[in-house]
Amino acid sequence: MELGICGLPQSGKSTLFRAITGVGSAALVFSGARPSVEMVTLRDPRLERLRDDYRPKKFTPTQFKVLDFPGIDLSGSAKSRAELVANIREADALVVVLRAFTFPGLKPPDPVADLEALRSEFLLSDLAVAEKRVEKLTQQVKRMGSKAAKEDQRELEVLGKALAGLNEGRRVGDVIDPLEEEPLRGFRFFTQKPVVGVVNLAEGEAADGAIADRLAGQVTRLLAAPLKLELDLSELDGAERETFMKEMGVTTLARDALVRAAYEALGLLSFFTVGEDEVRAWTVRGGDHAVTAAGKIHSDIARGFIAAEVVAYDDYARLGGHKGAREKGRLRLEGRNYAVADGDIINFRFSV
Ligand SMILES: Nc1nc2c(ncn2[C@@H]2O[C@H](COP(=O)(O)OP(=O)(O)OP(=O)(O)O)[C@@H](O)[C@H]2O)c(=O)[nH]1
Ligand SMILES: [Mg+2]
Repeated sequence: MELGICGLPQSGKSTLFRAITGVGSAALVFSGARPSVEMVTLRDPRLERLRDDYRPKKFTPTQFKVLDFPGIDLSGSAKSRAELVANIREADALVVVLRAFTFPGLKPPDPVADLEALRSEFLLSDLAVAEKRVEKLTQQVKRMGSKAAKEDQRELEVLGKALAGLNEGRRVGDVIDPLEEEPLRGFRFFTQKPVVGVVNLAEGEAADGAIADRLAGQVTRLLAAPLKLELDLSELDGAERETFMKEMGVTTLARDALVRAAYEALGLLSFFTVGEDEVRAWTVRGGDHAVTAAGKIHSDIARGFIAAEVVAYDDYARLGGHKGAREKGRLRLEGRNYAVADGDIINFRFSV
């Protein structure tokens, strides 16, 4: 999965990128419309506890790619933005950074108007993509008449519906049912992507409730944090950071919440495997079955699937590990169609 950080120029995107990935400013080199790319770790206190219990040779938390894009300058021509917007389109989920701090040389902050402007930029881009393809497909299907490929007809039908929605200013994600979206996969429509909005606050200022309410309705998840302070804090070491956080009255770092929000907005969840060799987190989609989870580890495990031994992390933690969970009957044996839950600790039984 790839998370794309985007927004208007000078909103604090690179500041956020550095805070969540830990890269220094020297590492940020932009060339044209290309982003900086780094891996980010999904911190999970549950997995850390499992690591402390098992002391494995190898520890593998969830990691994914984060892309820091240059700012989208809406005052320029649409053509000059086209390449940048096309690149952002490749991301699976977006983090839109919205400036709420005042800064010399920049207009007074207006996160509501900025989000509105960005959303319409994305919608218009989807509209252009859909229009172009519908035009081409329509000609093709007409030319072929009754011999037109079934897939083309189907695509045209679904795409036509998406286009009609876009023309009314509606999101593709709101007009197309997930069950029929298959023919649209390749287009990577902006208006089907989950969006995490981040309001970049001035230091020492709380989020404005009325503004937050208006923004929250427009995004999948909304967070607010003073990103510059976040970055400064993330660059301190453990003890120093704690002292400083106490002084500043900050209790948690937004960076961990943000990475998690993006992961959850994508409908993803983690299950864990444990042992002396490795303690590891794996990612599946909400609703995925045990056999799909097994396949993430190795296709052989899915093919030779016998059963999944499952302990929910909460039971593991509450009852004193696997031993306690087993004694209390909380170690379950599940079949291939079991829907994996976030935090499941799983041992797969299989034979090949
Ligand atoms: N006061 C204040 N300044 C901030 C905050 N976040 C970022 N800045 C400043 O705003 C400027 C731009 O920050 P960046 O993170 O580089 O912004 P950006 O969105 O990556 O900018 P572009 O990539 O040029 O579009 C820098 O001078 C930051 O120090 C904040 O929370 N408060
Ligand atoms: Mg930047």
